[in-house]
Amino acid sequence: MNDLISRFWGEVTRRRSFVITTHINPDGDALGCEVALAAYLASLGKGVSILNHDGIPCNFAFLQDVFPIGVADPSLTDPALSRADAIILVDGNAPHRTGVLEKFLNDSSAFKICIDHHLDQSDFADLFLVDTTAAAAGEIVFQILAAHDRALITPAIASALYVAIMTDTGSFRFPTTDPLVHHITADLLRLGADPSALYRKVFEEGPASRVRLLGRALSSLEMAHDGAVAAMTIAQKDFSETGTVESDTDSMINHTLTVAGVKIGMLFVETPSVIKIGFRSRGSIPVNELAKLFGGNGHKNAAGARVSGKSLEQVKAEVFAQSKSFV
Ligand SMILES: [Mn+2]
Repeated sequence: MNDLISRFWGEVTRRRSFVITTHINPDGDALGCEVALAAYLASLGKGVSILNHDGIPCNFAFLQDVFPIGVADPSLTDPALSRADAIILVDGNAPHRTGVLEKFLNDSSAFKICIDHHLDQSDFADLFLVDTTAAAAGEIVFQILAAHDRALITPAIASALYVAIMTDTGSFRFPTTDPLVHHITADLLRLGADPSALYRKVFEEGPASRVRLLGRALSSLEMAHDGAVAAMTIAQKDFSETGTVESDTDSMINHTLTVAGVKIGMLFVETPSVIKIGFRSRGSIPVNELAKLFGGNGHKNAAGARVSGKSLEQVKAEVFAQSKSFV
């Protein structure tokens, strides 16, 4: 990684205008990395824009105080795109994960950098800083910034990276939480991140509607394959009747793994266009392989897929059937 970080700074030094983007439905890791990188590069005098497919879930809105996060115009007419001589994709490793920015990533002549920790990268970038053992992309971004000039990591940047790591480790409890995670986190605290305040902002300032949606998700719990699979379902009417949106389902899937004996947890979310499936697993069960059967991907213990053209019941039946050989 050290050689790659040196190459990163070599390429960055030569370029002036950066676009930073991430995956659709951005999470805390994606957004935390984006604003941390953007604020740092801006402090070096670089021109930087963050342009994403989606807006920001309200529990991460405070990250906009670190650096503004833009939503890309679907016709890709944003002047930042034509100006860019470098584009950085964080927390994602394939152009199609970026939604409307896919075409820009494929067609642009800008230098392309990918900073990520997911499996199965596609070969689109000029420089990959990928560590599939990293608990969060924020871990890699921290290493990049710390190798350059630790004194330029402001409390705001440290806080954004703390959010990235806290959220992607499930608040430091997922199996990816290793000594390096805590080592980096200790550095982030020294640099000014406030763990209590950041936890409260991300997890404890949601609206009552979100708790009502969680109640519906919990009540929908179904068990399969002798208790090895637990699944929760959120239908479209659950959103409309509670006044919630898709991003309010964030991290709800983790409740499926709180049942003793469960090896695979799933969350089915019905949206107007697709059925979204989230997968979580314990130990060596590769749910990214299960997700691949439905056109998805991810990590060994956390993956997802989106299926269109089928009903919620059809998708659930097929996923339950395919999951049998994984447990
Ligand atoms: Mn991530």
